[in-house]
Parts: sequence; structure tokens; C-alpha cells
Amino acid sequence: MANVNDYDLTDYIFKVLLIGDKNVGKSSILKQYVNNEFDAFCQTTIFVDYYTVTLQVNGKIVKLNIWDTAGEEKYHAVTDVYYRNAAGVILVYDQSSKQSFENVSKVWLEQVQRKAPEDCEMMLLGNKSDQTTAVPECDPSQLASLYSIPYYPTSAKLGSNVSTAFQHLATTLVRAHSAYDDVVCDPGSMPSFALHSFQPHHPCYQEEDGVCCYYA
Ligand SMILES: Nc1nc2c(ncn2[C@@H]2O[C@H](COP(=O)(O)OP(=O)(O)O)[C@@H](O)[C@H]2O)c(=O)[nH]1
Ligand SMILES: [Mg+2]
Repeated sequence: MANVNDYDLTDYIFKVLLIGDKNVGKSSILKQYVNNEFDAFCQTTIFVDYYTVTLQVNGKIVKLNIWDTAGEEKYHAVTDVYYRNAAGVILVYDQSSKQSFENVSKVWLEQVQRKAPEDCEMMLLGNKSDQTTAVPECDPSQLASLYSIPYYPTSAKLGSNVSTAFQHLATTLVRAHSAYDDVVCDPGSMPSFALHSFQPHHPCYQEEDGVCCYYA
């Protein structure tokens, strides 16, 4: 979590998840976004819980805590803790693998809907756009419009669309959460709204939880 000095400068901190089959390039997308690096021989897992990236959206300072799975996705057995308080979920498939695309609807969307907060913002990424495609472009477009979520073809290898996608998600999250900026809950009552973010300046900010007015 951010250190104390960061609180004064940060407007929003959002937990963002990367989810999808093993080998679709989730860790590579994160590495490309955070370090501008691609490693064709990378070991599959980054051994940290998450990386924090700071960006600006309409003059607001936003931190994305981007969580990478630690290999559990191999068995489609991602733990509930991973999904808890997620503000954004990025569904990744490998556009050279039809199976990984089919698993977005068969496995991952269902799991996100069951385990992640109801109002989390989703995004679909068709990674490895530098390789021959096995998924016709109309399929992800159709899926994205069915769920009303943004879709980008990305290449972690070439870096294409990677930062664009994260910036888009951050913008969507700020738009969704800023609606609650000045809303104050009645003391002692259940919050009348949920924020799956950490807003140090929010009137309802609860220090112990590290979230604003969160209820599940
Ligand atoms: N050609 C190509 N290979 C990629 C791309 N992204 C990841 N890879 C490769 O795909 C393999 C799996 O990537 P990884 O990030 O470990 O996938 P994860 O299991 O979803 O985290 C690695 O060998 C990567 O080098 C991409 O955009 N293009
Ligand atoms: Mg990985």
C-alpha cells in the first residue's frame, strides 16, 4: 500500500486484476507496462503480489495496484482473496489460442461475476497480436459488446496498446468512482454505496480497512 507521504498526493488507489489462462501473457503485459520490457524466456510468475503504477487522469493522481496471479490460473483455481475489493478486472486471452479465448466466457467471466465485486469494471485484451490469429476479430468484439466492456488487441512483445489499455481502465475507474467523491454516509449506518478503492481524502475513508465505505 502507499506510504504516508503518498496519501497527500494520491486521489485514488484501485486494485486491478489480471486474469485469464496460463501462458496468455498476463505477466508479460504487466512487465511491459511497468518496466517497458519483454522477455521471451520469462519464467511464468512474477514473485510479487502486485505492482503499483501511478498515472494521471483529468488532473487526478491515480495509483493502480495491478495484481498478477501466482500460477493458480493453471487449474482455474484463483483464490477468493485475489478478487476481494477489486475495482477493475482485465480479462486476457492469447489471440493465437482459440481455447484461451473460449475460456474467457467458459471460465473467467463466470468466476469474475461470482467472486469479484458486482460493480467492478472489466476490460478484454487479446494478447500476442504480433502472432497469427486463431480468433476471428468479430468474436472478441461481439463478446465485448455483449458485456459492454472495452476490448483491445495487445502485444506485450511489441508493447502495442498496453499502456493505452491501462489508461483507458484508469479513466473508466475514475469516472465511476468520482460520482461518490462528495457523498458522505450517515455515521453508524451501513454505507449506502460501495467503493472498491482507497481514497485517502474521501470523507468516509476508513483507515483500518484501507477502503472507502466498502461492504460486500
Ligand atoms: N509473441 C508473443 N509472445 C508473448 C506475448 N506475451 C507473452 N508472450 C510469451 O508467452 C509466454 C507466456 O507469457 P506469460 O507472461 O508468462 O503468461 P502468463 O502465464 O499469462 O503470465 C512467454 O513465453 C512469453 O514470452 C506477446 O505479446 N507476443
Ligand atoms: Mg504469469
